[in-house]
Amino acid sequence: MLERLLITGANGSLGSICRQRLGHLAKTVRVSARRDLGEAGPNEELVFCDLDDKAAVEAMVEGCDGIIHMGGKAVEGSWETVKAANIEGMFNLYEGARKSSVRPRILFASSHHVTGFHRQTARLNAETSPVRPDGLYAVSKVFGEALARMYFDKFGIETASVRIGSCFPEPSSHRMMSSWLSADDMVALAERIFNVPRLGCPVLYGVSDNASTWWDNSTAGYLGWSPKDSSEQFRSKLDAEQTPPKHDEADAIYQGGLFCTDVIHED
Ligand code: 15L
Repeated sequence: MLERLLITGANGSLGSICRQRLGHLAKTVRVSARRDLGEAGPNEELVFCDLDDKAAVEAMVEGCDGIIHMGGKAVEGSWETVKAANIEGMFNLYEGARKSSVRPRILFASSHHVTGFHRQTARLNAETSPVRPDGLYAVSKVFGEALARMYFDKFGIETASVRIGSCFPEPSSHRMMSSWLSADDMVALAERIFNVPRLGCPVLYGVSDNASTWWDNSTAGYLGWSPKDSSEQFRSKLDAEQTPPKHDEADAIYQGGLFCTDVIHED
């Protein structure tokens, strides 16, 4: 059991699930966001923090032997926003980890958009397939994965970079039939990441056991994570509600779907 687990972005959709369902991993859970954390639970500490505030992030990380890093910009944004939250924020978090009196194990919420420009006809392995980021947000996640790797190779800080697919109650597009990740499968993956004796620094896709799949997680098999849910349960409902994208539309061509056609945002 961990002494103190930090969950960043704890007021976001995935961070909230972690807060609700992973408290048993640690004696104390430090939940963090910029605002809106509600009341502290019995074993919780609340920390309000901007990820680009280096001193505050380092203080937040101190004493945590586990970190679930869900914080930061989770969709495309302007360079200024992405840089502050996902570039500077990641650096600050890992500097905090390096300087901390305890060495944390980290789950980094990366994104499948790091390979978003690969075609939906490709089958990828996160350790061996080249990145093809589909926007600035995706580029920041490539940076995050590289940073995690460097802090492992140089300082022994273990991280699982999880390229999360589409973690929603149900797929809201035909593309998400392949990228869908259930909350139950995400929670089970986090449990494995913090319970496995030796984590190392794997990169894997966070995706359920969907019938249609683009991703091969065999190189992370030692984690012992077997997703149980499948998006097939939603197919008839989705087909009744939506027409699938046409074969020449981005949502039918690229794994990153419409993220691939997004413009460069300016503040
Ligand atoms: C992501 O990376 C986003 O955080 C999420 O909101 C979804 O858009 C997801 O990708 C997706 O591609 O479905």
